[in-house]
Amino acid sequence: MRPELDIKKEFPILEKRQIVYLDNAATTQKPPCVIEAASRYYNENNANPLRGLYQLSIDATDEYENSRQEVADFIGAADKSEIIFTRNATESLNLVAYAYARNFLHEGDEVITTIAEHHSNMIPWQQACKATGAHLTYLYCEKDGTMTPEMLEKIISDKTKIVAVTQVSNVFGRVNDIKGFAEVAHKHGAILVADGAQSVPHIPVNVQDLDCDFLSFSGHKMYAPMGIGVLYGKKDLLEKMPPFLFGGEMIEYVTTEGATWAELPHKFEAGTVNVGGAVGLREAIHFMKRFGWEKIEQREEELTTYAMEKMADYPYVHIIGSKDPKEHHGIITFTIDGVHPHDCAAIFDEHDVAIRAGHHCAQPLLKYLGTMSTVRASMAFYNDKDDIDKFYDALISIRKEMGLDG
Ligand code: C6P
Repeated sequence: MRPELDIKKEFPILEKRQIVYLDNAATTQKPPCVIEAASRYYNENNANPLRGLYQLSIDATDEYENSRQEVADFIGAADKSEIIFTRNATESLNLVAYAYARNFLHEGDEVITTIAEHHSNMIPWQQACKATGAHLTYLYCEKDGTMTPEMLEKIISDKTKIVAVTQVSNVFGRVNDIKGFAEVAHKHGAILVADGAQSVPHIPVNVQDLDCDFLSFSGHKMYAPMGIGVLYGKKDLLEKMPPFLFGGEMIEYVTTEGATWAELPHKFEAGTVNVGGAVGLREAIHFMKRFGWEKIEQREEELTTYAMEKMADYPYVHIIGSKDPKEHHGIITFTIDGVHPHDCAAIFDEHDVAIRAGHHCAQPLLKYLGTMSTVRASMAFYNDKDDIDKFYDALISIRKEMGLDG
């Protein structure tokens, strides 16, 4: 039997920089196997894919297309042509907002998004509504982050054409019932766009089971290189959408008067693509599979519980969202009485603990929660209890270092 792996050892940067890294919701660290897979591609198979008629280019194409198949299998897509490679979740959501929303929304239609969204799942809809004359409505979650399909049912109407909801908020960490939201949306003739940026790295996601119409996520939040992201879309929707970007590789035939478009998924992948990133993402998926969802979820839940139990003993800290660690998925957003989050971040940094402070690209949500800025610790399955102890020691030193009691 394979010996138990010491997961932290798979991330030499943590040892080299002597850092407790708790900013995984922003981006995860990359294991050497991922970096080496991308590097091996460049050393052994690099050429411009999809257009060459020589063996090296064919090999590059195979690397790229095998990565697409791996992603399709990972999220349970029916067909690999439903997987569009983008730069990141933001670009994926913009692709839907440009190519779908701006073409199929009309004046008087409605888009529903939620107050709990990252700006990337909010601003593209604001802009699409401005461009088309559609109306943007917000679903307001409870103050602890609870958002249910029943709440959507109360505000949706037959004018609603798009419902855009995050599967896991980057502030609350709670999992939303995307399957339930999709059911309500479909009942009213709307499509459901799910933002999977914070879910796909932490919980098993199956797009056919969820029945979402689109799902966006970023490779860099799941151990892959930066610069590779994914848009999943149902084939019939992708087929009826015009391209998002125009140029090389996305065409079938071009004349001086116009052009016709390539088949899916290439219609949406204009220009030279990021094969190294796609290969890195494929390896990152292999890496996650080596541990398996059971271990990943169990470890992240154990660490969240351990951290929240410790924090509960410290009276100056206020955690945003549910009191139940099971509803945080590694994300703990909080404030400390009397200390600005940016000062907290600076003191954490003096203790070699990397956390995030600010509005987390969710300004409307923070305003709704009555704050401008918070501190956020976010875990991945390579963190351990030692990290949490160091985080907690730094946390309880903050008020003292700021000259306050406690
Ligand atoms: N959230 C965070 O620290 P990009 O930047 O395109 O890879 O991901 C955008 C995005 C979309 N949706 C959610 C729910 C997200 O959390 C993010 C990225 C980072 O919380 C950077 S602000």
